Amino acid sequence: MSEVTSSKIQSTRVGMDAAAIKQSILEHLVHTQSRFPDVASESDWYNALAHAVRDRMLERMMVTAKTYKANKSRTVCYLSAEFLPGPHLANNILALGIWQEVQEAVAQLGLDFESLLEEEVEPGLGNGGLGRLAACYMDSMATLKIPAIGYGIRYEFGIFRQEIEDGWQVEKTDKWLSYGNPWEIPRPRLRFNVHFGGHTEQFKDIDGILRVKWIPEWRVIGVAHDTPVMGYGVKNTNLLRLWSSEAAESFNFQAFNTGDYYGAVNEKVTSENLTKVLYPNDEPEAGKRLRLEQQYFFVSCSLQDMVRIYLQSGDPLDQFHHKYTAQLNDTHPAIAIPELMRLLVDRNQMDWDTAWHVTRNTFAYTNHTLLPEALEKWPLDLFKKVLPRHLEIIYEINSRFLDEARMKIHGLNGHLEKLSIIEEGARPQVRMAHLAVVGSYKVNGVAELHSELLRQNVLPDFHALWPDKITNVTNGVTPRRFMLLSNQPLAHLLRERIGCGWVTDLDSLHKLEALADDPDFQQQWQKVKRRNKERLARHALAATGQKIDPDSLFDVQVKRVHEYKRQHLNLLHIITLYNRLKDNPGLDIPPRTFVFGGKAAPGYFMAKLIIKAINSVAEVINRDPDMDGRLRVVFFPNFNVKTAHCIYPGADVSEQISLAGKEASGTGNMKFALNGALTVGTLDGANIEIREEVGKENFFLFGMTEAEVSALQQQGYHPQDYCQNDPELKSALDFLASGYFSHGDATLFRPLVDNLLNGDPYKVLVDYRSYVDCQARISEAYRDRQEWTRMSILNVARMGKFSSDRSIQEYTNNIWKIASVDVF
Ligand code: GPU
Repeated sequence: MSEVTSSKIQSTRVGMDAAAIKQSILEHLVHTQSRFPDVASESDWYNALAHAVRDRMLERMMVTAKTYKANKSRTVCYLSAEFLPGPHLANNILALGIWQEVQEAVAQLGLDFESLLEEEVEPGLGNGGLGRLAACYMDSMATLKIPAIGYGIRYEFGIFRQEIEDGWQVEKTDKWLSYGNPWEIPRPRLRFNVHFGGHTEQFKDIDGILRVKWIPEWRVIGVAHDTPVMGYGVKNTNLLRLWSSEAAESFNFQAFNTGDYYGAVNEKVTSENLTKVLYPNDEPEAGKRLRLEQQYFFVSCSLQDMVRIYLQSGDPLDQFHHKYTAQLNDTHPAIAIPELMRLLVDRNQMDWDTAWHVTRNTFAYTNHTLLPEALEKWPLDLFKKVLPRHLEIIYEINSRFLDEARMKIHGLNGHLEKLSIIEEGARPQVRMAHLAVVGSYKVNGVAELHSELLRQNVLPDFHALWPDKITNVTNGVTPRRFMLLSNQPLAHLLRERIGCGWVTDLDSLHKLEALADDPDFQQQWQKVKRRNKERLARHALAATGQKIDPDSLFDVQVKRVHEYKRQHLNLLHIITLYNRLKDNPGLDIPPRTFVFGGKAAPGYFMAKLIIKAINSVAEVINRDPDMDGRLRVVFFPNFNVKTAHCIYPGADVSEQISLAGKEASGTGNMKFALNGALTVGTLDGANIEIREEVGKENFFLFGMTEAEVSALQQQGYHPQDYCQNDPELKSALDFLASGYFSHGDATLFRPLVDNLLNGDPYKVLVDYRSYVDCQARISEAYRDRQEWTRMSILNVARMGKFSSDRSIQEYTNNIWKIASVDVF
């Protein structure tokens, strides 16, 4: 077959002008969707447009792969159980630089661009911050021309869709694939076996060397599905490769051998269930067997794929770590460490020491949490049932590691227990964080404070052993999606005044500082915010039926609902304002709208009760004629990437109020500030660094420091003292408990109030007074619109650090040691 040149392909299908794009859309409408224009639905047009855009990406993806291969480029594999990319269409159009052209093409076809974009169902393959961070990093790696593959799971059902019924969260299955997914390319021939269960046997190979054979009990097949990830304004188009499980023909060896056909078919169903659904728990671990199976499944497919690609180069496997580095996005993929050992030692007959050298130089581990209950541990008995060979390998890793540690610290065994990968006790467990630390060449936290607490509190013995191992890379977010795409009014204003450089060089937002006092610019800034607030108000009306007033201050808290994030602290402030206004109708405070959004894990009773409480308080306040135009509360349902696009730009105030020492970093805090909201926040996670950057006079700080939190914990905390000493706090709690917000039902919110009065694990009551007073300063500051606008401009001007480009640059320089590769 004669080689088709890329220029030939280009001339027919990938022209970048409006006419060519229009032609492509029409062709796809007919040849992909099989619809004539006069009968095509919005969804048909969306698919046709998506395919037209995709055509323009695929060649880049192929050229990128070819270039990386020819260069033998060092590649980073980002292993993550979650990716939350958000809707692809608009982002890809921007990355290709054909926004105008597509708009023109679409207009010529008599279609509405906005409603086509609305058609897209986003892939909700993540819970929150961790999955979204992975997506921001994929964007930045492509934009910075870093050869990268994202490896993960193609869940058939992503994070549930949240509906609110009678104030309660109700979970609906997210059937995101129902209408097809134009962004993925199935690779049915790219498939790997993944084995589970069974037992191991020792044998001597032909050279007389003792080896181990794993006789598994069942197997599943993983099939690749690729989604191209384009860099902004560059040709580099990396790959997000997600695995979906398929049953093998004879999957259960035992059942087939004994002729138990129906039993075997039942196993088939089980195999295909493996990638059926994302576990909707954000941080606390569920300890479910299926979850361990999911983790091993995607990790095994990914490593087998990496080895396959590597072997194409003809290089020996003992150099594997020169070609690849694999980043473990939390411990969810940490099983990769024993799996690579198994592939090298059992499958490729490498000696243990060489294999360990390769493995230990391949992986780096990012920790994302300090919450003890979120550190993954697997009971040994469960682990042994699912992965008997891996458990043996872990024992071997552990015993050699403890020998090394014993010698290095010259200490006695007691000390070593704290380091061990195995936690002894009534039900012994595998500590995945310890496995990840031992098997990685670098470990990082996601904000300065978090990394320091990792060194001091979570992993102090490892830090003593390897003082250079734990480092920090503060999180970042992509300005492409979270400014350029989602805040077009701001992007236009910036383009007029400081150009477009900020899109790939966020530090150049600094140029705005010179404009912060310019009355004309301030006015334009206010207009932008006003338009964004109107848009948010329209969406809120459509989603909730509630009218909100863009003239009021929009005070927004959107994030997963968790006690440590303290949505209930926000709620206590709202009740306090309500009580003040009721007691003193003449009180002069700027009208406020409180917007909440976020999902609760389906099994997390207290978080769901907090959602119900927010909605119940909202119902009473929004109904109270005394509050009209002064106070409003809305809960925006189903917070996801799509709704985030209109929420962040519409905020005046960003709520970042976690108890100090609990939020590893936060990334919503960055998205808000980049869109001109002012932060009310504690000294937690990346808030600290945001405040350092924007200046303390442009940040509303309240609450205890982490040191104060630990000191209070040490000395003994008695929440009721705080309640007794603060009449406003007492009154807010009494109202919540009394049934005032629950149609007289005094039992409904009792568990919430009791939890605060008897224990209050996240010290809501301690920080209440400082929070409420800080909110009063916000109200005062908001009256001076000029000063507020100035602060808002300065916030944006000084947020350059929080681009995910900066984070990725740090990973490449300090951890991965990887160079960019030009693609032409
Ligand atoms: N995070 Br662990 C999640 O979203 N899910 C998790 O399972 C774990 C952590 C978050 C942190 O809570 C947040 O502080 C951080 O900004 C984010 O990961 C990304 O690092």
